[in-house]
Amino acid sequence: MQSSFRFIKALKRQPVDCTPVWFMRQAGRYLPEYRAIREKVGGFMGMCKNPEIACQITLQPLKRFSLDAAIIFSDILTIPDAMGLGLHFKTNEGPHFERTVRTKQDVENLPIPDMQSDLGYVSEAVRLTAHEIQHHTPLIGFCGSPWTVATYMVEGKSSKHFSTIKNMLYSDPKLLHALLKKITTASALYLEAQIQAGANAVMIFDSWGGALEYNSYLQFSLPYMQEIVTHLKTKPSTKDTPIILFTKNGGQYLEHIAQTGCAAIGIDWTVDIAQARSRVGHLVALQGNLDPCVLTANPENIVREVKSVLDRYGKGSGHIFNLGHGITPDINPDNVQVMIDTIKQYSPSFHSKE
Ligand code: 1CP
Repeated sequence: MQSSFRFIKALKRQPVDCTPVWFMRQAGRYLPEYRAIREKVGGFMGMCKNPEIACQITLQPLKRFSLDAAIIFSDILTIPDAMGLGLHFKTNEGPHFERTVRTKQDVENLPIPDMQSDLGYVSEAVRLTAHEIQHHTPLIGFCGSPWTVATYMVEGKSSKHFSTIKNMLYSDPKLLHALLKKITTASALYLEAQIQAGANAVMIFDSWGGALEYNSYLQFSLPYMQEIVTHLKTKPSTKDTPIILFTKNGGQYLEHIAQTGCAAIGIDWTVDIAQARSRVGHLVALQGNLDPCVLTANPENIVREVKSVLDRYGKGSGHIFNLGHGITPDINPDNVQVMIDTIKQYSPSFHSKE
């Protein structure tokens, strides 16, 4: 069953009838039904930690739209939360940690969470959701890249300039490597657990890799994602599960990312998908890359921009349509419908000759 999904076929660059589509943050605040559940349940982490609720929210966008994949409702910060840093989400404020990780002692004190007792709620949500949808839609599991997760652990919250963690990078690189190593070990076990619970593909979100200086990306972000990929590729139970790597603003590293053994690279809208395809399309599939702000435009303009992404990728498989980053809360779901209808109507002509 798993291999017949359009999404999985495209990840493997096998022929499909139509370009598959899903989008980042598809279960989120732009949906009134999400806001209603959020109002009722309260805290964001409370929703993530309740597998029935997390399953229900994961399914919300599938009920509205004809999507080719679901992504488990959770967050990249579940790992530092399970390491005991005290995570809170205040409404409209983003994440806050009670404790930060800045010294050798802080890093040494961090436990590797137990995937059953500390993070079993994520596996349980994956299990419930996979059970619900396994006959019609594949499920994506995910984690953050070690670098991206580390930015929150060191800064204690979202950041613009990443000055505290970059200070660590330049003044005590060994300490940062020790932290990244711990997050990597936890993340590899975490994705393994999600795959064992039923995830059909996994994605690593490197949202802030693009904030690194060129050589620093190659030392502090990519090698740790590589380690997670290698871990999954060498285990019999996970080796065939496609892995998607997404470095926001990572266009200059596509050749490097393609060498990791991932099945697909997520790209944002700053990259020309035609050029990306000619650079790495012989090695990996590409996922992206509509600017989410296009969805603020009127329907004719949305249709034009969606067609433009499909035109630029061109004929053949290996493209998963997505946004270049998460959908924002201001988007009208009707505009998402326009995007999806356009893909369903316009993309078959790119595949009919296969
Ligand atoms: O207030 C609310 O209701 C919470 C908003 C929200 C949602 C819907 C947050 C808080 N996280 C999520 C879900 C989420 N997060 C998913 C679910 C699956 C889906 O895509 O539908 C995923 C994959 C994530 C991943 C995530 N969390 C990333 C990587 C992707 C990205 O957007 O760059 C990051 C950086 C986070 C951290 C995070 N979680 C939430 C916030 C507000 C933030 C901070 C973002 C920032 O620092 O700018």
